[in-house]
Amino acid sequence: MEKSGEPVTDTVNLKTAKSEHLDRKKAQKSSLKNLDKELLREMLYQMVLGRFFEQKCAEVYRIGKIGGFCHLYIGQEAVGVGALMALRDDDYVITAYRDHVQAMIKGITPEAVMAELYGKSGGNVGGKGGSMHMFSKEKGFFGGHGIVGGQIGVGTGMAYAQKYKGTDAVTLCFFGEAAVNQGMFHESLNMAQLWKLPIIYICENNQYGMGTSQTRAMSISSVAQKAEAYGMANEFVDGMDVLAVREATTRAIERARQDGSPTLLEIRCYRFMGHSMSDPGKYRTSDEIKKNQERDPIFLFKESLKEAKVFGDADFAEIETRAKEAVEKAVKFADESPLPDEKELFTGVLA
Ligand SMILES: Cc1ncc(C[n+]2csc(CCOP(=O)(O)OP(=O)(O)O)c2C)c(N)n1
Repeated sequence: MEKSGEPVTDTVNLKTAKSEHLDRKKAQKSSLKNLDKELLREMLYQMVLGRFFEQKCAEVYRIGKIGGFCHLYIGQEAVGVGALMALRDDDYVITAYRDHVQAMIKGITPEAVMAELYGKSGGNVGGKGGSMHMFSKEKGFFGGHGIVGGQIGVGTGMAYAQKYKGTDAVTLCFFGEAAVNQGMFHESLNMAQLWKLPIIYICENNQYGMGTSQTRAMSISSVAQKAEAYGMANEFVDGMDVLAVREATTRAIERARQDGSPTLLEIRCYRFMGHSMSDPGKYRTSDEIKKNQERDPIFLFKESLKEAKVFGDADFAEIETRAKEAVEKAVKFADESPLPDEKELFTGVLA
């Protein structure tokens, strides 16, 4: 039985943790051997691009080029890359408002994402959505949603449509752990399991819903366990380990394609920045943040690639240069993109 207020991480048994760590090292090695080198290069590139892109967002936000709410993904890159890069192009994705990096991994260009953040016409929804509402029907990226948990119902409907049309495509539906306390989560899981819908629910458990830690808001510490109530397959995954995320997502995708079975993945991670750009972050100690940053997902992936002699320093430098150039190109595009025309005020409006 969990004691309320007990920190989630303190329940780890050190002896088990050590042997699990060694097992994971072994699994990582074989996983690195099995994956194509160019795929690994692209995975690292997308993680680095995501990090640099978000750092640039913070910079241009502070000088007023981006307005409104802006939630950054720094620290969570392994979740987006590990999960989304296990998909096919015809699969669907839906997520919450921390959506810039996931939109890029699903194929929306950095230029279109940055211009959207600037509210410019070159944005992926013409500058009318902004940070929280990235969207592209062509790329199968269905938002970008601001109502906590709202996308879980919409995502379940998307998976229903995939099954109804007789495709073997799947939906990845992302949300934070705070969304799990909403009724929508429970209603959706029940329906998905009952109707065998091809959906993978991904709870990105970064351990905080705004300034509230999970331990203060949830009666049990395991999100994955909640799937048991619906007889649904579930897994707990280390969200700082991009290969572990890829492997768990791949298993869930196979299950969904084969017989339409849904899965709940709880992917434990940590956001290195505040909840949004306006969060002073007084609810976490710097020690806690530092401890989590020691397991920076980009650093960990680079270390394992280096250890397995897949890539060396020259490869890392090339990837970083390419990612920096892509971000600069995106900023230039957003700077030069015109504001939306006034007549756009009357398009896409339902009255
Ligand atoms: C229905 C609803 N209630 C409250 C809010 C205000 N709110 C915005 S973000 C947030 C925290 C969500 O945390 P989590 O789901 O864990 O995602 P994270 O921000 O950590 O990625 C809250 C309560 C909202 N947007 N929608």
